[in-house]
Amino acid sequence: MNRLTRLAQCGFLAGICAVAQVAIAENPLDFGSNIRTADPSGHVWHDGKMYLYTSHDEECQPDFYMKNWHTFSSANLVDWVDHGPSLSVDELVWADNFAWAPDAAYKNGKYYLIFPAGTGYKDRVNPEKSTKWMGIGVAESDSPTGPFVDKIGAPLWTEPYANDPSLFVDDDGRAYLYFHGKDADYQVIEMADDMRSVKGEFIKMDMGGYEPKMEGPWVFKRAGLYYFTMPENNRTLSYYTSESPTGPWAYQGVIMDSEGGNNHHSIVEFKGQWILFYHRWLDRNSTCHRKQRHVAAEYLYFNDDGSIKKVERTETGVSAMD
Ligand code: FUB
Repeated sequence: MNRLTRLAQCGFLAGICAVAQVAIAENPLDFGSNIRTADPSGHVWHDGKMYLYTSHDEECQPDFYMKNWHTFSSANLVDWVDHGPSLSVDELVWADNFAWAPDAAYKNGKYYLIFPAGTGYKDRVNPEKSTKWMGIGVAESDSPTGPFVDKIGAPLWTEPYANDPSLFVDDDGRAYLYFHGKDADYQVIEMADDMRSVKGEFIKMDMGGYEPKMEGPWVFKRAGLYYFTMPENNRTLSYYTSESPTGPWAYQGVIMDSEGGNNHHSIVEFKGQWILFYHRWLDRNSTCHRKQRHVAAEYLYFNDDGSIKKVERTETGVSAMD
């Protein structure tokens, strides 16, 4: 699997061949190594490049014991640079595991990595004996690729149990934090201006009476309309819309069907084209011959009324957008 295909063009008279390297689109994305990635959060910062903040699966680890987060960047969505681990649980004083789905934001001239992490043990045989706990932290950097430093040295809160943070910074600079929580789904809380704590109360959002099991929320704004998207039942990507980042929200339907296994996604505009990033469960050179997670991308389109056209999963994904 290599997206760089060598095309040989041979001059008849000269008898020589010029070799050109052509970037070929493919899903999952080619990050240049056998790294297992999941939970992609895409952002376009001031340099116009796409930055992807992902979690990093340990090869064949079955309980989502995960240790660090990676940042990737690309100028065309096909050629990617892996900037390496931008934060590791080894650098946290309050967690030592569960480096799950991250997100990022830019505010106050700094880049923020918001991440779930935790500690404890998941007992698969006797779940009641599990001690696993997770919370949400924030780390900051002067660079979009990190390294990110946890200046708070603690989670934003300890109760409720929470993970899968998603930060949405509105046009007025207010930053809203959405997440998945134990008995706390469909809630939002605002970040303090310095991004080192939350302020106010958790707001339980009005979802129009439809609140299926979920994780991995994502919020974006297009043409003045807010979109709350999520993997419904952790698998089928679906969405709501609202006139406000805190709702009330109206359910609008499915963006992408399930392929089996959890899905986690983000939706972001790049060079005028909307892109859906998500992960797929595929057996690609897996040492345990089991499906592992890999980040993929698709084009996403809107109808004139702002509704999202359903996205089909493809093997080719997105082409080079130079
Ligand atoms: O990657 C670990 C967890 O799996 C994420 O936090 C969830 O969204 C699911 O993708």
